[in-house]
Amino acid sequence: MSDGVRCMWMRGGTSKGGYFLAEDLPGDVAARDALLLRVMGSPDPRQIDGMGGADPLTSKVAVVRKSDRPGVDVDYLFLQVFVDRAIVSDAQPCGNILAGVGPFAIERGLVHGRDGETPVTIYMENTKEVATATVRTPGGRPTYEGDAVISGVPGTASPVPLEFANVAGSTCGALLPTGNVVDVIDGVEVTMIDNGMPVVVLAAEAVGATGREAPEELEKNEAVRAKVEAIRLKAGPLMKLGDVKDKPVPKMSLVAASKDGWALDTRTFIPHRVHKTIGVFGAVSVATAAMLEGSPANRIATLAPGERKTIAVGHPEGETSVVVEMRGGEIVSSAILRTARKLFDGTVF
Ligand code: NQM
Repeated sequence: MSDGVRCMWMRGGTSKGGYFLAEDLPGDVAARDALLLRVMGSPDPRQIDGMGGADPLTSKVAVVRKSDRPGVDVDYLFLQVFVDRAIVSDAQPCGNILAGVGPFAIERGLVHGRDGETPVTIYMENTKEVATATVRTPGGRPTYEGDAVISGVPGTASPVPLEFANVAGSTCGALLPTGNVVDVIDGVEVTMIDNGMPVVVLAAEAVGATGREAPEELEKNEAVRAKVEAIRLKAGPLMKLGDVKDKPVPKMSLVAASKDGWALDTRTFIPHRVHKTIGVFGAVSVATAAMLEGSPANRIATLAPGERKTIAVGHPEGETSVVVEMRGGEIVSSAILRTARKLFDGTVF
């Protein structure tokens, strides 16, 4: 520890965190977690003694190794380092941090960069599913400059399209873990769904919100927070997640009709702070809920016809467009555009 650990800090989508090669971290999980808490400065609401940004979105870790799975380039384990509690959790995936895994793998020589574009296949250890990230690599090296824009990140950057063949039920065992499109918890209609991320989707107005609040406003609203957390704690076991008191899932997405021309609007508890935008798999799961006839999200969403839909999921900073293809009630694929940027490469202590 006193000699430090090799690490790259990257922005992945609308999140930011430390990217490590698995071989550079202790093999023992308790020792690894103790190190990562120290690196981030947790537990402390300000994370003043570490690299974390005092927000769950900037207290994230990717652990990457070369894969020995057929057809897969690298294995990626996502770890959420809690800000104000001494918890490091692998209970959720992260599609934003995923956006940095392809460039990181090429930078570290785990994947050979081609001249032009390099597809990187990534096994997501948290959900045991595979994603394909396409990285721009002029001369075989990742570039971070480009003209892609994502809401929640200023300026433009090189695009990193992410594609998922099948992430339905990847944490809960089924797209709809209760078998129902709608369940009622505490008198509120909810859709418990997992298309890459366990999410409870409910109408904002059902818990006394509008779905158009600023994240800080919602975080200060004790009445809404209490209702949302009470529903979440009951939803956890129903979604086959067990007791979720100390888990970062399920996320709670409050939905409302959009006034900005998006398919629908969202405000998402992740699960106690409110997301500044929305997570990648969070958006894929909400968009999928919106496609299910009779769900609270479907009732308020504006959707184009067809089996393959581009759904603009509104959030506090704009929208995140997700492509979801569904045939005969089955999800065929989903995709999303992200960007990533290398911020720092060195040794962390
Ligand atoms: O849903 C935040 C994020 C995420 C997760 C969270 C994510 C995803 O924005 O795939 O990306 O929901 O905790 O990084």
